[in-house]
Amino acid sequence: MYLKKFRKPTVQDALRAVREELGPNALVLSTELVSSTGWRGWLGAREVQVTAGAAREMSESRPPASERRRADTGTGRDAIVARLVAGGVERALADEVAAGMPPAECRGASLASLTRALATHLTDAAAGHEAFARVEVFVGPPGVGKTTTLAKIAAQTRAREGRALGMVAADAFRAGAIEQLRVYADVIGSPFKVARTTEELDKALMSSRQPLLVDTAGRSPSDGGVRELLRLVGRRRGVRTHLVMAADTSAASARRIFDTYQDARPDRLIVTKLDEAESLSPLLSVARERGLPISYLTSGQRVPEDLDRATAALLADAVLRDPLRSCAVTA
Ligand SMILES: Nc1nc2c(ncn2[C@@H]2O[C@H](COP(=O)(O)OP(=O)(O)OP(=O)(O)O)[C@@H](O)[C@H]2O)c(=O)[nH]1
Ligand SMILES: [Mg+2]
Repeated sequence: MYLKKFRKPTVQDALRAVREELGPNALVLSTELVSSTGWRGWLGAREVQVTAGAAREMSESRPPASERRRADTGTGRDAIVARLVAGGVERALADEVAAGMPPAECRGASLASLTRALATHLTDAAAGHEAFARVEVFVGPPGVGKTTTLAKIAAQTRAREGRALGMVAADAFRAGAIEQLRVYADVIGSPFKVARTTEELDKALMSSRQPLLVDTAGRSPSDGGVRELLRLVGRRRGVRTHLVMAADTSAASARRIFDTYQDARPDRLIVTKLDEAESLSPLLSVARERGLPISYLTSGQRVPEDLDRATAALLADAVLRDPLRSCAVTA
């Protein structure tokens, strides 16, 4: 295959250049935003880089019609794989999805049918709708959206089911963090407790009759107090622990964060700030690699609107919705 990179100010310009040089059957293999060259790059300007491939250079003579038909059948699946890989999907998963699609559907597949096909392979990655555990704990790095997500869950549950889940601030050090959760609890009408020590937390976990949502401080687990707290929640029965991470976390950082929080024995992953991320793919790959189903997706600051239970369909949509990454060259 003949491969070439095209750099242009917009994705439309880059795709036009691909079509002009490599023809309508060219495959887009990757699309990324890169720093512009020269002084514009130094000033922070970015441009689109598309890597595209074609079966042959366009200067070669057109093959006979029978050969073209054979090539078209082959490139139907190849095009699906290329579109998925361009969306950041791992090659093995992209191959699986393409192999599962009927040949007739492969040629010129719409984004909607590609998303549906991808979703059928992501059922294990989504926790779907599940009943609340007795205690739901939220852990994760600073500022990823733990407190806001917890408030969204409590507020949606109050609005939909009319019941108020309990809230616990297990954050011994930051007065601001406790106040933030207290305000949410007041507005939502949730019973609220502060647990400043692991003993207080243990007591709160034992005594509550309704499901409890436990917020923790976004501090390093290498901090002694945090480590003890994570071990305590990791050991308890009836506790479901959600590790919270922002959607734009790179695969390398995600692996490091998973390792850092392993004492808390996370059962679920919550992916926040989808609205700010270029792609969910790196984090989704690591979640699948670690076998941690995704429980919730958040895509904005509004409480309670910007929260969804993760489903396979929503995950597939989050992977393929970015127009920069889901584009294919069509004639
Ligand atoms: N754009 C966007 N912002 C979000 C989202 N979720 C939370 N935020 C914002 O992220 C910031 C941090 O949110 P918090 O909920 O305080 O984060 P946290 O993890 O509890 O922070 P610490 O307790 O300091 O570790 C706030 O400004 C939130 O409004 C989201 O889905 N999208
Ligand atoms: Mg917080």
